[in-house]
Amino acid sequence: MVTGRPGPVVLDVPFDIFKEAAAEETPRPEEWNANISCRCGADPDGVSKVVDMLLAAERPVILVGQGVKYGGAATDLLKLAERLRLPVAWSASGTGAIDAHHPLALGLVARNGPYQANHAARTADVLLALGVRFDDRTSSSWLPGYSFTIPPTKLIHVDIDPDEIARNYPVALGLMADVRTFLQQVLAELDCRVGVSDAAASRAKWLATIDGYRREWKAFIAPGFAGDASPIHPQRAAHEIDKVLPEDAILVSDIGVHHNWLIQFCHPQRPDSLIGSMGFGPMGFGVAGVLGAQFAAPERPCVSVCGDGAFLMHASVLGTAVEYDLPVIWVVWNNFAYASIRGLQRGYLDGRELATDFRHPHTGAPYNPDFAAMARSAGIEGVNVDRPADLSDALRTALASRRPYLINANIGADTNPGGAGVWELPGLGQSQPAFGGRYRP
Ligand SMILES: Cc1ncc(C[n+]2csc(CCOP(=O)(O)OP(=O)(O)O)c2C)c(N)n1
Ligand SMILES: [Mg+2]
Repeated sequence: MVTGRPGPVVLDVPFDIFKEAAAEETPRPEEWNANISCRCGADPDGVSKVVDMLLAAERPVILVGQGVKYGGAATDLLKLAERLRLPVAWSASGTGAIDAHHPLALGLVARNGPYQANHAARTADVLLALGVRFDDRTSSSWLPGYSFTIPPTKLIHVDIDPDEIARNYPVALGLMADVRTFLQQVLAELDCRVGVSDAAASRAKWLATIDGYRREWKAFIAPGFAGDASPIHPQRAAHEIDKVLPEDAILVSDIGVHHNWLIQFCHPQRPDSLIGSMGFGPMGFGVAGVLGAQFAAPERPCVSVCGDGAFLMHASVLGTAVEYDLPVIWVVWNNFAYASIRGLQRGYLDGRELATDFRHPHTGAPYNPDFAAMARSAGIEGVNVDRPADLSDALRTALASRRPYLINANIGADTNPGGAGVWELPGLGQSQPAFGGRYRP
C-alpha cells in the first residue's frame, strides 16, 4: 500500500498468469496515483478543540510515530512545535520525525527510552499523539506510570487509520485525519487565535523542568561513553557509529539488542536517517534492507547495523551487493550470541539459557565464522575491529571508499540498554526501570 496507511502487501501470482497477454497496457502507477488523495482532514470542530486544549495545557507533549514520517509531515510538525514551544517525543517508528538535536526533541518513549522522554510523557497533562499506535514497547506494556498515565493525561489521538484511535488508551479527543493535513489545519487555526505567543511564552517553566530531567539522565548514562575496553561497550559502539555517519546517511537497523542501543543512542536528523522494522521485527530486515535503501537512494551512504545471528542467516547479500554494484556497508554487531533472546532467558528464566550463545564445541570460547573473511571471499573489503576508536576509523574508511564494505565489530553482550520504562512478558513478570520509578499522580 502506498497511500493511506502505507505498508507491505503480499501479491501471490500463479505462474500461468505470467505468460498470459494483458488486454491493455498497464498504466504507469505514478500517473494514476497522482490524482488520488487520501489526505483527509480532521473534523473542523475537532481542530478547534485541539487548539483550545493545547493553548490551555500546562505540561503538553507531542508524541510522534510512523504516521508523521510516512505522511511527510515533519516540516509541519516542526512548525507547530516551535510555534507553541511543544516538546516532541517519539515512538521507535517515529524516530527522525524531528531532528534529534533540536532543543524541543525529547527522545524515545519506550521501556528503554531516556528519562526526559518517558517522564515528560507520563506526567503530561495533554498528550498530542500523531500517527502512533501505542504498541507494548512504546507503552511499557501499558502499565500506567512508566511511559504514559492516561488518564489523567488527556490524550488527543490523531491517525489516518480509525481502528488505531482509542484502541489502547481512552481518548479525550480522537480525530481521524492524515497527520500532515491535520497539522496544517491546526497551524491555520492558530493564525486566527489571540494569545498564541503568550501560551508559547508560558511554556518556559515546563521546558526548564524537562531540562532538569535531561541533565539527570545525561549524568546516569555518562559512564557508558567512557570505556575503551575490548569487546567494545555497546553504548560506545552506538555512539561511535552515530558520530561518524554524515547527515544524509541512511542507517538500516536489524532486529536484536543492537537495535535497542541504536534507537536510544543515535541522533537521526531526518525522517529516513534511521529505519528498521519496528513492529513485526523480522531478523534480516537490516542485512538485506540496506540493499533496498541503496537502490532507492543511490547517492546516499547506506549502512546496515546488524546482529551476528541475523548476518549469518542472510549472508547471501554479499553476492547480491557485488552483482548490483551497491556500495553498502554492513557493521556486523558481533556479540557472539542471539543476545536479545539470551537477555530474555537470563531475565525471565532464572538465568537459564538455551541455544543462544555461539561457542566453540571444544574450547568453549565464543565462536562465529570470520565475517570479514566471508566478505573478502565475495570480493568485498572486510575488516575486524575490537576497539571503539577502530570502529569509527573503519566506518570512515568504508564511507570514503564508496564500495561495498563489511566491518566485523567485536561488541560486548552482557550489558542491556537501560531506560526509564519497563516491559512485561505475560505470565513471566515485569522488568524494573533502570532509572527513576513509577509515576503515581
Ligand atoms: C526471522 C526471525 N527469527 C527469530 C526472531 C526472534 N529474534 C529476535 S532478536 C533475535 C536474536 C538476534 O540475534 P542477533 O542477530 O545476533 O542480534 P543481537 O540481539 O545479538 O544484537 C531472535 C532470534 C526474529 N525476530 N526474526
Ligand atoms: Mg548477536
